[in-house]
Amino acid sequence: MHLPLKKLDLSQIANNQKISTPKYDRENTDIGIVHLGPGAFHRAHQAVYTENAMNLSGGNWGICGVSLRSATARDILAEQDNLYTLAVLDKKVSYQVIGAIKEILVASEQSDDVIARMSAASTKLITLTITEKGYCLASDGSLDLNHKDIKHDLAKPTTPSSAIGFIVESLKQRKLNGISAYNVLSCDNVSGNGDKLRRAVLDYAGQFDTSLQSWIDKNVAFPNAMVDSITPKTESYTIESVSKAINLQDNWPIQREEFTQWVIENNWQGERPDWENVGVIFTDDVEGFEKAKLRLLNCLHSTLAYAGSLAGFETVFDVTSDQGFYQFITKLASDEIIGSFIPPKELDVKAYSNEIIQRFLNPSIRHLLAQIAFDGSQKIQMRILPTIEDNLALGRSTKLLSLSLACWFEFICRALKAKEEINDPMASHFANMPQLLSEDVHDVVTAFLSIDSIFGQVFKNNTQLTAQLVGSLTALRLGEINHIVDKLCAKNSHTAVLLNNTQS
Ligand code: CS2
Repeated sequence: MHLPLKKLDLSQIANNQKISTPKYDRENTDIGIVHLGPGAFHRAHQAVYTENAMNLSGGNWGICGVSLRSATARDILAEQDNLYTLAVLDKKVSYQVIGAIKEILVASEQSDDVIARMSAASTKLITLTITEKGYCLASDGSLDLNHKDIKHDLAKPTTPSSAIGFIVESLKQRKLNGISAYNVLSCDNVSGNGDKLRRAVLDYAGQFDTSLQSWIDKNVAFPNAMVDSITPKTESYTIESVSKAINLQDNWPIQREEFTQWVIENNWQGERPDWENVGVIFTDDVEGFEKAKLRLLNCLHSTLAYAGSLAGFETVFDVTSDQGFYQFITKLASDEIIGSFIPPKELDVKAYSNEIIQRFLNPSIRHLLAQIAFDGSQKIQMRILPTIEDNLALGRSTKLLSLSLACWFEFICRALKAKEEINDPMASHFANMPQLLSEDVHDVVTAFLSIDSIFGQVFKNNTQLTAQLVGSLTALRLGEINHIVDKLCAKNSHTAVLLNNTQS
């Protein structure tokens, strides 16, 4: 049994060449950041950048993680002084003990403590990874006032349940107590994440206090940001392999690829960690980086998650290693995604796309397709639908994008028919749609496109797109997805002809 990471005198491992440890005076570092949603990605990305910034330049940038519901991370990390190991598993392997997280609270149990921490003058920054569904948005990007959490919070604003409720209540306290506002930085895969969060926060505050709404509007920056690093969730094998590698018992390590990127809109003032000097890019053109990442990496990820699951694959590495699927996502990227948006002037988007696919072929990372498949109703709105919409407007092909979307349709339909759990905030909505069980493919496509909270008007009246989706779903139901992607890129194959005929 390994020495427990908990109660560890870090100097005991400071000489261990395999592991790097905090260089700053952790014991005397105060909390300056509250992070809502301290899941795998936060611990592997923002917390690491902040750790490295403190190693380089110090500062009271300790993090209080606030889990909105689950107590798992708090209870496990509390046992090891909130220390954990980042395992970078790539061509090079490295281990780094991260000390940036000083405290974890569970909002559903400790809402007063959360408000107090967020209202404290020492807290300068709120960051978030609450996933797409956490923003409680309607399909037009506004705050969904009928969302159950928003309705709860408007009724009980001092004991909120949503991230937005906590932000507004803590800002109200700061304003009342004459404490300056903090800035809010979204770190989610949401297009225009800062703008959308700002609009939701102002919409919410405006429901009951227009003076507070104006104060927030004037004093709080919500920069847009793009975040990237492939970070599978922690599984039992992660705990075993990392603990063995570092010869310490770490019960909540995190694994990640070598590649990491953080691009933040350079439109805000106020204190922040020395992120610029540890690789964070501050720019005026976040949108170009964000579209490149969401439309390429995340769209290809979701395509593989659904198409690969239908084909019986388990991980990103496995499905990308299949020539047919490799060709499918390569063509999808080159023929239909690249060219649908304006990339940052400094980005070689073709090389960027090729690099993404090579990242998927990292044999050291076991990234489950099932993990990526979560919350598809929310993710496709950021990753697939905007590209289809732009391509339709530009008269560009949507054949492969339609196949990708049809794979999500079929993924949902098969789960419903098998009565399997669907990890999606709209699972109950799908379960109440008997049309999704129909053998008539046209009925199924029409039913999906009728869901107003997912599909805007442009998807409902487009006969070409409907025909493409019907053709793709027909092909999926006629033959296994493996067959389709193998033939899809072959010249004049029966399947390619079928798809081309129904989708030209
Ligand atoms: C993945 C992302 O689970 C998913 O939806 O596509 O978490 C992906 O790994 C990250 O965006 C990579 O930066």
